[in-house]
Parts: sequence; structure tokens; C-alpha cells
Amino acid sequence: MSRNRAASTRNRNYSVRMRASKQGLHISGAEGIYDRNDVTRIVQAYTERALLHEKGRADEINMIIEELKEKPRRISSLPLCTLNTRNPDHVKKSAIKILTSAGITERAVEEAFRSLNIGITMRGAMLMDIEGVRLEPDLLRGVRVTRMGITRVAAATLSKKLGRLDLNNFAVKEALILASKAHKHPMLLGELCISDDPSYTTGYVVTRKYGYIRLPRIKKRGIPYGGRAFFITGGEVKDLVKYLQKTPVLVNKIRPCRGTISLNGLFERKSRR
Ligand code: PML
Ligand code: MG
Repeated sequence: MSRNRAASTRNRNYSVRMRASKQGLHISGAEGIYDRNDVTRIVQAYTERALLHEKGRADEINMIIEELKEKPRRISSLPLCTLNTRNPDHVKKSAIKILTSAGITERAVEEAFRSLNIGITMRGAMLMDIEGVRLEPDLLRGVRVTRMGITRVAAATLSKKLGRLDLNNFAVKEALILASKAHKHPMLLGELCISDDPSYTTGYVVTRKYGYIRLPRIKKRGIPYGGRAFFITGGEVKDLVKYLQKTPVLVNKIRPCRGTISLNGLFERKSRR
């Protein structure tokens, strides 16, 4: 093969990852998988995001730009809907009903809410077994899910579907992509996420059966902490951590994005199938 040909058939995908902090505290993180031609634009966009964040202007921004050696695995997104939750209490009760339906104990869900509310935002996610016992190797940092992205075509479809629901923003798109990668792993049973952004008061839960369920009013406005808990079962934690951190995954198919429904509506819809 000629040199030019070899160069043109090389993987053109780059993982771009940004992590920003201020006085050692986490401000914001973002990442995606991009074509080589888009990398410069994305680096600029991520830098601006870190410098203009509502939690304050970052005094340290770490950016990693890495050519992917492995071809990303193609996956579909999780189906998405929003629950008509009224306040943090109603959210917690609903989250417990949804997550316990997947075999996670109420104790574990309570423990996840407690840990996400103690006022520290970890860089990555907690891993919890179904009893609420923490299993991640680094209890301070957690496990950051990395090397995931979305194809251009799928991104346009997702923007269109979310736009109809007035939800076409980075928070929803990036969280959905992250959760879609994570929940392709057979050890994941569920997830609870609360945004660490003070003005972003919608969180979500995930189960295999119900997909990505947004939970408005999960916290009061102004609270600057949050995070993720993955509920896991069976298998080797180190294999799961390797998958979450290292395996490149691209969302290339968008499953349905639905509007607001009640908890009964969610349970009934599935049981009718
Ligand atoms: C975050 O970016 O801090 C997490 C956002 C979680 C909720 C996203 C959504 O509205 O679906
Ligand atoms: Mg955030």
C-alpha cells in the first residue's frame, strides 16, 4: 500500500476530552469522538464552555486529544422520556419505584441519593452493587465514562427529535450519549444522575426496560453538586471499568424521544407490549 493510501485509510476519529476545575474543584467536563477536521473547532468550544461556566471561570482546563486506534463500536441511543415529577420528594419516590423494578434494592437507591447529596462532586461515577455497597476502585474520583460520541447524521436526528420537545441542549444530548454507552454493558442494571450545575434541576434514571427517564425538579435550584451512580451486578468490576473508560462507542441510531408522562403511564405502556 502506498504511503498516501495508508494515511487516508487510517482512523480519522479523535477522542476529545475536557476537564475543568477552579481551585481544585470540578467545574465542568465534556467529551466526544470527532472527525479530525472538527477537532480544532471542538477544542475552542470546550475551552469557551469551561471559561464561561455558571460555576465560575475555570483556572485549570485539561484537554486530551487522542487519535483512536480502535474503530468505535456503533450503538443505538436509549429511548428517552420525561416524568411529570413535582418536587425532590416525588422524584425520589418515583426513582425508587423504577429502579427497584430492575432488581436494585431500595436501600441502594437511598444510599445513592444520600451519597449524591453530601456536597462533593466526584469527577466520575460511583459503582454500587444492588445492596448499595460501593465498588469503584477509586472512591474519591469514581469512574469517568469516556470515549463516546455520536455520528453527524445521528446528531442531526437527535437534535430534531429533542427540538420538538424543547429539549435540544448539551446537557440532555451528552447525558443521553454517555448513558447509552454505559448501559450497553451487561453488568449495568440501572443509574441515577443528578446534575452538578446549580441551575440544572433535572436528573434522570435508567433501566434496561424503561430506558432514559428524565426527572424534573430532582433538586432545588442553586445546589452546586451532584453526580452519577451506576448500579451493577455480576461480572468483573475491572472489565466494566475498562469498557466504560476505554472502549470507543459511537451512537449512530436514535430510539424514540417522548414527551412528559406519569409513572403509571410509564409502567402501563411497557406492560401492554
Ligand atoms: C449534567 O450535565 O450535569 C447531567 C445532566 C443530567 C440530566 C440531563 C437531562 O436533562 O436529561
Ligand atoms: Mg455539570
